[in-house]
Amino acid sequence: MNELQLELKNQLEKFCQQQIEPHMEHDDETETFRMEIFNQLGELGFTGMPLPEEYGGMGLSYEDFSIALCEIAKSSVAYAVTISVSSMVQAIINEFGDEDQKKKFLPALASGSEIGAFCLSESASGSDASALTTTAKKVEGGYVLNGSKIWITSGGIAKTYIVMARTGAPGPSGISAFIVRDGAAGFSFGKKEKKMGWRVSPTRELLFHNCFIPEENLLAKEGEGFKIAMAALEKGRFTIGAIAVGCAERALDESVRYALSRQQFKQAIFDFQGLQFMMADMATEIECSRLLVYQAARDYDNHTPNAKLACMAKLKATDTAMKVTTDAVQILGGVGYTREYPVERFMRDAKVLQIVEGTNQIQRVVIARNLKKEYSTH
Ligand code: COS
Repeated sequence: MNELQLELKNQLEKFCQQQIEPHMEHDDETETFRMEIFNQLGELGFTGMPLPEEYGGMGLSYEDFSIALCEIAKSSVAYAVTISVSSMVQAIINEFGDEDQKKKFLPALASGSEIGAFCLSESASGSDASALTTTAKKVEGGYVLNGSKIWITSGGIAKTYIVMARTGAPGPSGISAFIVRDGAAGFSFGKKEKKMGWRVSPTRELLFHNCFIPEENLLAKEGEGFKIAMAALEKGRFTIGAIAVGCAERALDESVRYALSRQQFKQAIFDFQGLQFMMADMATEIECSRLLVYQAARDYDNHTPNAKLACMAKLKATDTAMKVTTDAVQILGGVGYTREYPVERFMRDAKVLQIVEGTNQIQRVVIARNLKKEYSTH
């Protein structure tokens, strides 16, 4: 880690200890998202890290961003995910938006005064994203949206939504991307999901009923929406990996501390080799995941994006988070299963990391497709 990264990490560690950690048990129980925590993270610059400074961002690298997400996730996977998705929305607007769109929507997102949401999934199109059926019909001066979206992270608390909708023929080439603001007539929220984990981060259904979107809110051109979504997900995938590393690290930390202090059979349970091997494996898998995440991030920073590696980072890190958090509960035993210790929360939060931003089965599909392509061209 360079000096700046160490400073970011230390600053976040302090912030999380003082501002996030004290609320987590209560907020997880009551499903409370605190906008003031998000705002404060924004004041420190953490809600717009990779965005260029001219639009209010910090202009930092994806590697720096991954380190920050990992640190926040050690206290709260939910706030880390909120930042990750909101940053993905900023990246989309920055990469595919025109100057007016950038000036209009980016500063509030980067400063953390507003949250962004990414809206692709529908009830009948999850992994098969290009089968989506929400329509955007061209009318004078804009488009009219009809349909619904599900599983939308930050649904209800976000102000800016990137919505993928069909403007043309079936399949990926008929999809366009729109910027939709909270409060648009015909745009409302459906049910809030009751979830196993990520309970602090609201997940909602979005409903569009003859919702008019002005022409200037179309991103890029008609028919580019699927490529925009896929390109954004590539970055989103390794940032989810970074969050998974933080989640797993916290679980290991809790495990080692507990194992060193818990006495059974007149010795610390850490001294039993069966547990030592478990913790050694946990630590090794976490380091493998971290290296993959950092490498995938650096590839984006160096303008040599590698979709295969981004998927590998997401796959490895999130499977590791699930395994490590489950083992942490095992090491803590009975108390690990209770809410007295945070490991059961991290285990619940880890599960959906294997599902969001492309299930780990979809990551394998993309990895295998890339392998096939590489071998067919050699
Ligand atoms: N960047 C840019 N363009 C991309 C791309 C990427 N990473 N991935 C695919 N595309 C383009 C392809 O090049 C293709 O364009 P052309 O027809 O011009 O060649 C087009 O998009 C369609 O691609 P593809 O044929 O691979 O689409 P599929 O329908 O087979 O879908 C998967 C591919 C399965 C990988 C995709 O649907 C997917 O990622 N599904 C999971 C969705 C997801 O992650 N949902 C979570 C939402 S957020 S919680």
